[in-house]
Amino acid sequence: MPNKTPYYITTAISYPNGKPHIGHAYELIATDAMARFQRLDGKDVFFLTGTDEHGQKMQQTARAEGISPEALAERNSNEFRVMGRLLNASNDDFIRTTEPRHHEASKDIWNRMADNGDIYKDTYAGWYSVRDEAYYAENETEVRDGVRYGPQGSPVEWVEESSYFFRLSAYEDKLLKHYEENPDFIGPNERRNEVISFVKSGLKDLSVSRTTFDWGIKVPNDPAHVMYVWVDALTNYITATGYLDNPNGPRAKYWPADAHIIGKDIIRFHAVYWPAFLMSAKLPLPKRVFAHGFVLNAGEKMSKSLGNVVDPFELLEKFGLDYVRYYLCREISFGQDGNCNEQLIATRVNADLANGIGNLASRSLSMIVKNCDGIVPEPGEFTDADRELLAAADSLLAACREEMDKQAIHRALAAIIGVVSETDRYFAAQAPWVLKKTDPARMGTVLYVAAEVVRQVAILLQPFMPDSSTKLLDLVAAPADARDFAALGEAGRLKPGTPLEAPKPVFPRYVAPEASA
Ligand code: ME8
Repeated sequence: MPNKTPYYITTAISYPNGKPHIGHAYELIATDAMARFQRLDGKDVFFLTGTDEHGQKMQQTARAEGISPEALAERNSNEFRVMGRLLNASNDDFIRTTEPRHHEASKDIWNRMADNGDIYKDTYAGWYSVRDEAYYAENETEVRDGVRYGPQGSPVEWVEESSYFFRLSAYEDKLLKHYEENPDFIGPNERRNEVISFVKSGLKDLSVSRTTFDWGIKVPNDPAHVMYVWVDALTNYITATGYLDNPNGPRAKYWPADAHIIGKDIIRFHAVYWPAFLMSAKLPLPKRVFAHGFVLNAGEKMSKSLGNVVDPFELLEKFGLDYVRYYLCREISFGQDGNCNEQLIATRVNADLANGIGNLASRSLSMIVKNCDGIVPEPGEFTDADRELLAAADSLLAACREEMDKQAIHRALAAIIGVVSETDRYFAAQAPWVLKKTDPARMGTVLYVAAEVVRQVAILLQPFMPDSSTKLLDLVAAPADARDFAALGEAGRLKPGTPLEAPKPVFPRYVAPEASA
């Protein structure tokens, strides 16, 4: 067996200052689908998620709750782990920035930047948003009703303290050159343009330590300072690979990461600060940073005061995991904002899953069970219509790979569902229930072709709906060792003579509880 190609993908690490919300669930599900896709496609995948536990926001929230930041981090980090399990996330590690391995790695990165002459001590005076854990230039802020806000709409406060600085200004040209030479470094394009114009507008040196609170990683040789939380947070991605410790260690092959999947609000940290830190530390840069959009409710930002917050745990209770996974991956264009509420989920899953693939599988497979002695029929000679449909199914892998390479998960799913619709039209046109009487051999061929499409669609849906796809693959009796992408296309065609059981419904129609009462 040739060595598999390593593939390293990460989510952002979440602030455990509260419980996980739908945005966190969205990011984890989408990234999980990408990780699973690469695994099924034969890559050696390392998928990381975790929690970002230091900083002023954590300290302030803990104080307001009357508990220590450690206790707050511990409690909510566990909530994130629980959410991961409920979402069937296949992450290979879960990193917490309070772990010793991460303290070590952060100090290491700091020392490398300092050794390169990029860290110096001075005084910071400027605007800071605790909610964003971000410094803003005055011209990025605006005053409304006597309160000054940053560009993301969170209040900023004046901060003046002794601080270490990172010589970010020295990286302006190097960053622009990197974006130019690596057009895929930042996606989608809107974000790439936004980052380039931010860098072109001029980079100031970045304050990278704080002295007015102490919940963070101490600066080497100066314990009065804790590192600015983003220095430590971004380092998590390399901590987990052990690369700094030992570039030949068992996980070191995963660095540099293939993709950091994050939300659009934190693109600046990932596409400006992070590559600059790595350049300074003389470390390889991640290959791609992709920013997804925000999950909204009916076009509005979710907020407690508006009463329109969609709770991921409630959605799971109502719809079951795979309907939620499918909806989020299919309905929202990955990279754009999108809506999520119960009505929308119900409409989408009923159309695509209950009436779509679920119905196709149950109609075609139950006809086989009833009319073909319960075994996959031997197909006769294929007609043009059969060949066209099989070719459409066989070409899905290439199409999906192309979309997944661009993180266009919604388009990969659209392509798969497109072939399901094509199969529905084929089924209606071929009318195997009529052939049953007129030409049973031809009926067998039609059912064979339909079942073969079901098999391939089920293999390709696994990254998005792992449990339901397994059930579909069970229905077509796909062998356990022929469920990855190597089994797609002609290589894995359904074997005539394979016994099938009467299909159980995999995608029941969703009926809202009120409507069914
Ligand atoms: O930003 N819709 O943590 P976080 C979609 N700790 N995505 C959303 C969202 C929404 N409504 N709200 C938040 C942090 N997100 C830092 C990251 S990484 C080194 C440090 C996304 O808990 C957000 O964009 O505020 C981010 O990618 C992730 O959830 C965690 O957000």
